[in-house]
Amino acid sequence: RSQLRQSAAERRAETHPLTWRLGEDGAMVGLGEYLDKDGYVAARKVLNHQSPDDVVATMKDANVRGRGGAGFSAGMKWSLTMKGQDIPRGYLVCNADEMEPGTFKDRLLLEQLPHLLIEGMIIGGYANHSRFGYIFLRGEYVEAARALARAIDEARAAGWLGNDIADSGYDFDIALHTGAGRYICGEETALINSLEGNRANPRAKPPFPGQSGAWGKPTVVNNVETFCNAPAVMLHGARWYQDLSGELSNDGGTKLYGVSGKVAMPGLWELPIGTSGSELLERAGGMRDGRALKAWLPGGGSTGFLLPEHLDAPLDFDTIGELGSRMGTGLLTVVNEDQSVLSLVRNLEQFFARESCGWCTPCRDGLPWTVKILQALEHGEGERGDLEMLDKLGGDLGPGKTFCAHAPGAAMPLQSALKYFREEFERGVVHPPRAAHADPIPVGV
Ligand code: L3W
Repeated sequence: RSQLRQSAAERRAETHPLTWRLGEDGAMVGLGEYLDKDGYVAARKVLNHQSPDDVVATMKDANVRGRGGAGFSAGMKWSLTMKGQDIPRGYLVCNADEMEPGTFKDRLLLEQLPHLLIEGMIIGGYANHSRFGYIFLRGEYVEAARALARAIDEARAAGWLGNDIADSGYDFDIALHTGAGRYICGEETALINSLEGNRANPRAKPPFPGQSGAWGKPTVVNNVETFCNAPAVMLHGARWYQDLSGELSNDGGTKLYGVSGKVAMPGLWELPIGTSGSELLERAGGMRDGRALKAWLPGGGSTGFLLPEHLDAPLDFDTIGELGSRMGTGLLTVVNEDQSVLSLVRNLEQFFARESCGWCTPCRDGLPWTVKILQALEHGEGERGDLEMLDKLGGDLGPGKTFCAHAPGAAMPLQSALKYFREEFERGVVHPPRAAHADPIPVGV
């Protein structure tokens, strides 16, 4: 029986590289259990038998794309710090500031598998010639902070952090830094400013952090899930990782997908990248109370709404991008026929307005203006020209107008809702128009 269990675990390790070590009780997997389940085997192999260049090449070949939402190649990012600088080269930062609306994937990894993250960071640190890493953790994640603090202590006591890790001559340590609850700290350059003790305003890019990041040093910033992929990639190879998604997607590996909103059983599953929305909806037990699906967000509040007809598309970075949205974090928010998309968008824009750092004008002023118009429409007090103004504001918040992706992210649900559910917004306009306020606010004032 124990042999059977063993081989089932081995099979799961091959198909669920992120989650196969999870226990059934939802408790943190401590160092002993992690080691029993092949923990730190990948790090040992890498540190003793591979060069940093080999590691970067494998990450590139595996096509591990950043799991924070943007999908930038992790191998490419890691190769940036390789160019002609001193050793040690700078810092490694794990972006654990999970605050995207509807997103709760990193939380699972942080609370239950902190050693997997530490192992991924050791591999990342080694590949990038870095001797020090930070985990920037969302302040509200107190359970994750406890788990990480314990795991860092355990790893240090067992020689997996500190000097001469696994007798390889490589030194690497990690510090845990908790944020104070601002969404903008998840933007990598704002995060770096915050880490340095400065106000969390994003910096202009370029230079990208890989060129000049924390304290002016090359800095690699990756999402929790991205680092957590590295051990299995190093253990089983790029080809195996690519094959995990098979025909479903050109992107390699699995993804922690999730569903929340008006479904029967909200949840989180590790599945091959490229799994469709319909498959996820089925796993979530279908729509709650038999209500019909009206719309869905594919990966957080900063992605664009999609329709039921898009459900069969593979959920990967390129395909969802081609549909005019973004995969983002890959956690679906499901909206039913009874819900008002207008109200949902107002709620999201209120969040984005509150979380703007205020550095760029379109974001600082455009978002509260958007909220004001949406609130008026919601209360049936909109004015003629409001929809055109929302169109214009959506454009002004879009890519290339601001320092960072905050405003363009906020524009996505707004613009897609105006495209697919325009009549909901139109219904909020007062008829006939009130004479004194009938004209739209002049542009540029
Ligand atoms: C070197 C180049 N590096 C780009 C790097 C860049 C960054 C990464 C992506 O995030 C996402 C959005 C939302 N040389 C480079 C380069 N890089 N070009 O690649 O960069 P970018 O600019 O595409 O996006 P970004 O601004 O880093 C935007 C998501 O973030 N988001 C919220 C996410 C929230 C969570 C969470 O709560 N867990 O992840 C908000 O907008 O999906 O796609 O590292 O340096 N030429």
